[in-house]
Formats: sequence, C-alpha cells, structure tokens
Amino acid sequence: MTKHAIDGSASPTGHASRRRFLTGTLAGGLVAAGGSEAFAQGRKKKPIGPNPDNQPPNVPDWSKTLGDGVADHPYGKPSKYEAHVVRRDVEWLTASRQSSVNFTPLHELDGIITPNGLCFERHHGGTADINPFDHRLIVHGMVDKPLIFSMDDIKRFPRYNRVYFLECAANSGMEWRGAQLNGCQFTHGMVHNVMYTGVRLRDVLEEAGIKAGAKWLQVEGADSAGMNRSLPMQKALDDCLLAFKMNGEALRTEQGYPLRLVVPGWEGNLWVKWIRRIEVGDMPWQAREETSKYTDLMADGRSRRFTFAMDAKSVVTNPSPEAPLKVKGRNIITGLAWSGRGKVTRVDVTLDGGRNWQEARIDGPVFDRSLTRFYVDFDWQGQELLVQSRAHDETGYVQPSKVELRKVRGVNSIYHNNGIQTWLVRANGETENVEIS
Ligand SMILES: Nc1nc2c(c(=O)[nH]1)N[C@H]1C(S)=C(S)[C@@H](COP(=O)(O)O)O[C@H]1N2
Ligand SMILES: [Mo]
Repeated sequence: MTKHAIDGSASPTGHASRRRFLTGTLAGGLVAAGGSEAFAQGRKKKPIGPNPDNQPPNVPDWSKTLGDGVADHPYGKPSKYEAHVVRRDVEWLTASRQSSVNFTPLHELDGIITPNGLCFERHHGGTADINPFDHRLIVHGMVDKPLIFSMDDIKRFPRYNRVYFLECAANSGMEWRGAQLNGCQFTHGMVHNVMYTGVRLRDVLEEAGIKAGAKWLQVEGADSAGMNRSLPMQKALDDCLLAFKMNGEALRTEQGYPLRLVVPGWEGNLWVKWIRRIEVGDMPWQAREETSKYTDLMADGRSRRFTFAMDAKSVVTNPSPEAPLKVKGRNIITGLAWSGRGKVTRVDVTLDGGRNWQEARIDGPVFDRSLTRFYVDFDWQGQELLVQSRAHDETGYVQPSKVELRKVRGVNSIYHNNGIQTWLVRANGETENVEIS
C-alpha cells in the first residue's frame, strides 16, 4: 500500500459540475495571490491595502487611546478581526434541530488542540440544557448493586487528563463517490482534539460490581434523541473516560455538559454526550445507530458492522480551498494526521500527485490517538501542485489512496472514508478539491 501507482499521464479530474459550491463561504470565488484570506472567502470587499497612517514610523491608531480595562472581559473572546473563524454548516446537509452537524475550521487552526468554541458539533436531537445539580448517571443491569451517581459523586473518583481526537465516522463521507465539497472545513472538519479531564469508566463500573458473563454496555444520553450505543466491555475497562472538563474548563453544552463518554480512537458516535445511563448486559442492543446507521454497505450488498476504530488519516489544511497560496517564495504547508490505533509515526507529503514523496516535519507533542501536526517548509515558484499527505501509524498501517480504498469498500459507504485527499493548487494560488486516478 505504500507504493502509489499513479499513471504518468494522469491529469486531475475536477468533477466541478458534480460539486456543489458552498454559498456564503466561497461565493466570491477563490482569489489570486495577494488577496487577503477574508477576501478569499468571499466575505469582504477587496482590501485597499494597509493604512499608511498605521505603518512605521507613524504611531498607529490603537496606540493613541486608552484601551478597555479588565472589567470589559469577564470571559475572553477572540479578537474581532478573527470573527470569520467559526464553525460552519452545509445548508443541504442536515441543519435542523432534529439532526444537525457543523464543521471545525481546520484551515484556521494550528498546533494540535481544538479551541472549545470551534469543536464541530453533531447532534441527533439538539443539545440538552442540563442543570448539573439535577443530573444523574445510572449504572444498572448485570451489576451487583445498581447505583445512581451525582456529578459530585463522579468527581470523587481518581482523575485523569488525556488528549484524544474525536472523529465522526461520517467525516469525508460526502466524498465517497468523488470530490464534492470544496473546502477542508467541510471535507475533513468533523474532527476535534481536546484534553479531557475525567474519571475511568472502569472505576465507576467496578463500584457497581460487574457480574460474570457481562460483555457489553448500553450507553445512553439525556438529550431528546436519547442517543444510545452498545459498547464492548473490554473497551470500557481498557481506556474509556467519563469526562467533565475539556481543555481545562467545564464541557461546553454542545459537547455534552456536564458529562460525556470518551472512547479513545473509536468513532465519534460512541462518545455519548450528556450521558445519563449505562446498562450492563451480555449482548449488543442492536440500536438504531449500529444497525440502520454507522454501518458500511459493501458492493455485494452486505454491511460491515461495529466498525469501531478510526483508521489512520491525514489532511493538508493549508493550502486548501479556503486557504489558497498567496505569495511566491517561502511558504508553509501544514496539516493534521491521526490514527485510532495509536501514535502517528510519520507523515509523507507529495506536491506532484504522488510521484515524489517527502517526509513531513512533525512538531508539537505526539500523543496516542491524538491529532498530530505536520509541516513542510517549501519554496513555491508558481508551479501547479497536486498536494497530498499520507499518515503512518505505530501499527505499521499506511493511509490508503481513495482508489485503493474503493477497491475494498466500493462506493456505497458513508462512513470510514480515510482515503488520501488531493488539493490542486493552480498557478495563481487558487486551490481546489480534486481526485487523481
Ligand atoms: N447524546 C448524544 N451523544 C452523541 C450524539 C448525539 O446526538 N447525542 N452524537 C454523536 C456523534 S454522531 C458524534 S460524531 C459525536 C460528536 O461530538 P461533538 O458534538 O462533541 O463533536 O457525539 C456523539 N454523541
Ligand atoms: Mo457521528
């Protein structure tokens, strides 16, 4: 799988006619080198250029008046000049309260941690607005003594801090049949990476006493969807957490306040938010989310089921359609890699659609089942590029091309698309989602 068979004469196929351009996000079209990023995203008029009054040796406007005091910022917010850095949704893709999803702006971030306000959201029945004093977690079924825990009870178990990515199994799911969404926020933004503080699910289960023969848990949320999944006991005992903090502060409502299940490396759907009930049993429950949904329909009509672990994957976040190259000369290519099976050990990047690969420079902490940041420092002379990245993990697994992936899985799937992404960078810096065969 490491050898990348690319037809020497292969030219990129844009499928532009099949692709729906996202109004409001890319409406202004993509721009030539020199445009500001906000302009590239069609939200601002073409900038006239920096105000000379604010340039050296002049004293800039913001140095001439007294600023806000601390009383103006009881809870901090990003600079108003970063107002375009937000989660976004796709109009035709489930934007109702019954079922909704938005996407992390990956191309605006750096390092490995996703800020709390930018973590993508996926809700099956909207968010639950829970009073933590009233919230309870029930543990029952095949246990010695059924228990009900308050949040204070949960917080008295030993605490652990762990950084993990959460990826929705449907991330990149719209791309199974070809390039469709023109932006890395939309092709890859159903992933976030957070430091959780919580307690081990194992400790809570052992408090109730697990009966012999117990093999599965049913985990259920307190949202209007009552979203539930079956979780193997082995995984629950191994490394799952019941988390109440994200990146140091209380979980956000959108992420499951006051308590969520953390299931390292496994598909996001299992990470039950607003968790209220754990039932211990000896068989899976065959819930909606593991029968009708979150299964992969193969070409022969059979379905892959209980596909828990997220395979190694990566994406170049810059350049990408929302973040075109702007100037010739020194440029940075950067992106993210992750694996649900361990640490990322290496990331390769190609600028010519897979003929030549170079090893990217990984920087920042490399944690087990966490987003991992990579860079390629390069000199761009305005040549067309076909940029791809390819992740390796510590099991020896190498991220496959989309062609290789489709050979095994067909094109009926929605979930678990970890194929290599291609961005076409044109001579003017515009960048487009394409596929090469
Ligand atoms: N209770 C509950 N838990 C849930 C969901 C939900 O709708 N309700 N959505 C699941 C899905 S499909 C995903 S991908 C993740 C998304 O987590 P996030 O909203 O923190 O990104 O939560 C999972 N946990
Ligand atoms: Mo999901």
